[in-house]
Formats: sequence, C-alpha cells, structure tokens
Amino acid sequence: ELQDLSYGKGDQIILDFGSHRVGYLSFHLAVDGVNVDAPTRLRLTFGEIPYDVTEVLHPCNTWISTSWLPDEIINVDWLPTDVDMPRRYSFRYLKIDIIDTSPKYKVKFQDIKVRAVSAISPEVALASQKISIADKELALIDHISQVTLRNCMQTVFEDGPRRDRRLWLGDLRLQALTNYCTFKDYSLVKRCLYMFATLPREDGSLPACLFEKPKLAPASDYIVDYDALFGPTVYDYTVASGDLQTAIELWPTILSSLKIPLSHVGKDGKFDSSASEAWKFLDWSDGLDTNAGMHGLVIFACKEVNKLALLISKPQPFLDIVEKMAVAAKSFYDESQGVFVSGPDNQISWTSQAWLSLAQAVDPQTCLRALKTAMSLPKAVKPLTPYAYHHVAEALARSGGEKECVKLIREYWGGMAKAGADTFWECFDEKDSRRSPYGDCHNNSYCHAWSCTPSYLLRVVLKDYLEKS
Ligand code: RAM
Repeated sequence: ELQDLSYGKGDQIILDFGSHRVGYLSFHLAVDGVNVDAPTRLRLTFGEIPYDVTEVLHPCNTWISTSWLPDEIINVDWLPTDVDMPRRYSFRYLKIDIIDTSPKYKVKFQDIKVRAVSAISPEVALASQKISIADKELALIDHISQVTLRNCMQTVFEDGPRRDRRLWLGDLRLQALTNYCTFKDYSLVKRCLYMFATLPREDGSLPACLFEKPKLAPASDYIVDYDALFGPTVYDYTVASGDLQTAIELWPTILSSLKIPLSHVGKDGKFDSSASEAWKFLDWSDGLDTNAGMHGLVIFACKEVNKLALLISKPQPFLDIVEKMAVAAKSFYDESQGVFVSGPDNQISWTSQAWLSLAQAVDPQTCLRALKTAMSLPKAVKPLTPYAYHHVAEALARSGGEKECVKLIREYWGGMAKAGADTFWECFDEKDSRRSPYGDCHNNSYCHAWSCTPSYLLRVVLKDYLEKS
C-alpha cells in the first residue's frame, strides 16, 4: 500500500523491516502534485529498538557524542528521483518525518530497499544455525546471539554496528570465542589480532581499541584489562584454528602486553588498582571496585599465556607470578561471608567472584559458593553489561554451577528476548529499561557484540551438561 500513499508537510511514517540489519538504504521518491516548486526536506531516523523511533531523540543527555544519534536530515532538489543514502545504518525501524514538500505537491515512497552487509554470508549464517537444543527459549537465545555477532562482523569485529563501529580488544575476545563455534571465520580474527599487534603504544602495551578508517590508527584509550586479554585471545585463536605460526609471530607482542597489567602487582603478590591511574574496566556498573576482579583477570591471562607457550614450544613465562598471585588471591577471600571482597571497603560484587573463579584462584566448590552467595546478596554490586554477565555465567559453569549458568542465561539474555530484542544489547537492567552507561539510553547500542556469548556458552561450555539433561 505504501507505494500509493502520499505524504506532505508534518506527516510521519514508521516502517518495520521485520528484523535487525546493517546496511544501506535506498528508495524512489515519487511525486503527487502539479509542480515540484521547492525541495523535499525529510528527517530519517533509524531505530534498533522501538524507543529510537517512538521518542524524540533530542536533546540527548549524554557524555559521549550526540552525533551518534541515528537521525539524518536530507534535502532532495529534483523529483521524481532515486535516493541512495550513502551512510551505513544499523536498524530494524525507519521513521520518516516529512518536514516539508510544498503546497503544490506531496511525495510517495516507493521501492524501498536495504542492502545488508556482513563478513558472514547468508549461506554460512544458515549453516551454523543447527544447534541440537530442543528447548525453544535457549534455541531462540542462541539465534539472537548469532544475529548479533553476524551484524557486528564487518571488515573488523565491531563492538556495535551503530556505535562505536570500532574494534575493541575486550569485545574481540568474546566475539572470537563465539565465532569459533558458529561462523568459524578465522581470518577475520587473525586480521584483527595483527591490527593490534601493529599498533603498540610506546611502552609496548596495546591500545584498548583502534580505528580502521580513514587509515589504521590506535585510539588513545587504554584499558589495563583489555591489554592483558590480548594473550588469551591469541591462545583461543590458536586452539580453534590450529594456526601456530601466528601465535609464534605474535609472541613478543603478547609478552609486552602483560607488562603494564603485571606492574600493578605489589610485593605481596596482590593486584593494586591504585598503582596507576590507568583505566581498569571490567564493567560499566557504578562504583565497581576492580582490585579483586583485576587480580583474577591477570592470573587468568597469565595462565592462558602459559598454556599457549606449551603449544608453541616456548618456556612458560608466568609460572612464578601465577603461583605468587594464587597465594595472594586467598587474601581476597572472606571466610565468614564466604565471598571474595575487594578494595578498602571490602566490596562484594558479582564481577570479583567471576574473575577470581575464572582464574581458579581457589577450588571450584569455594568459587561456586562465592558466586552463589554474592548473587543472593542484595548489597552486592551487580553487573550492568552482558560483557560482565558473560564472565559470571562462564565462571558459574566452569565451577560446577551449570544449572545456575543456564538459569542466568534465561533470566538475563532471555530477559532481553522477552523485552523484544532482535539482537542483544550493550547493557540491560531488567528493573530499569532506560539504563545507560552514557547518561541517555538513546546513545546505547542495541546490537552489541559482547552480548553474543550465549551461543558459546550453550554450544561449548554447557555442551555436555545440556546433552545429559
Ligand atoms: C564502550 C564500547 C565497547 C567497550 C568499551 C569499554 O564504549 O562500546 O563495547 O569495550 O565501552
């Protein structure tokens, strides 16, 4: 019907393309009237979720750039004509506000098309759909995870195709893990690893993210934990692809990428976040104390790099420090409460439990108890992003809490699915749908690759458990 409908000044339409896509929009702008005596002025707003097109985006109360907001005003001089929007958008919904035509004519929108783009072809995407899970909810979560990952896989693994459209190291690790059990695009991971390796900072550490365009360049952002995760990312890649040569070439980069993280470890063997001003991320949750979590993360990274050393016949470089930090990890454990505590206020957070468990700092039973206890405490700091929830979920499963891991997947990622997600989001708080790390949810990304890991959890980490149950 749309082909025949005419629109003039002040009219508005919202189109639903049925699913999330990343790509280029084009349409034919036809005329209904006697003369085109003035240009057509349109505002196009691309929505990943309904909020984007059902609410007014401006003003946006945010500390990051408002130029990320997905709206565009265009002026079209000569009609009828084909309109090809030159920019790439990430969307399911399109709102068109007809700002003005003229009293002499109206416009019609015909032949609307989207040319969707991804590094993953539809054939490959379809082939990896097969997951032997009868459970409909989990199968849906797996599907949404894959669409999320596919739409973020472009010329690099983007964090989100709407924002920041950039390669971040911490995001890359989780995307790559999920890619190995779905699309298996090893060369895209390899490309991204080399991009980081080619851009070390002066002290040999790696930037937290990089820009591919207009020319390859490092961002000034530096995150200690992302730096430490480069080695584990190479280890995962090596195991998945069997490509030892890349690991050998990247070995010097791996060793230098752990220098700054390890420089935070004191004589007592404890990671001290206050040892430098550098950003320790772990999650966007408010007020998170990073001492305990970073302690676990650095042990984890060193252990993974030691395993990689064995694969490529190098001496294991971090045996001593792992031993020392493993002893020191016990000092984060509070016997009386049965949890790991962090920082001067002995903060309890899910994230601290997650990373110390992934590091296998203590035995799995103790880790599982610590995780479950923290998760049941209202005062404990909860994660905000799927990035941190992933580490909690994986820590549960790796500590014998497979049942609890599945429950968490259903609640958290299933919660987004119930809220209508076509692709998983950058952050999700079931109690506050407007939550944002940036001040305004309109600047959130709703196809954010660090949320794609249920496919990895279900297909790899929980595989045996799900087959048995
Ligand atoms: C956000 C990015 C990215 C994340 C950083 C720390 O701005 O979108 O996903 O890695 O924060």
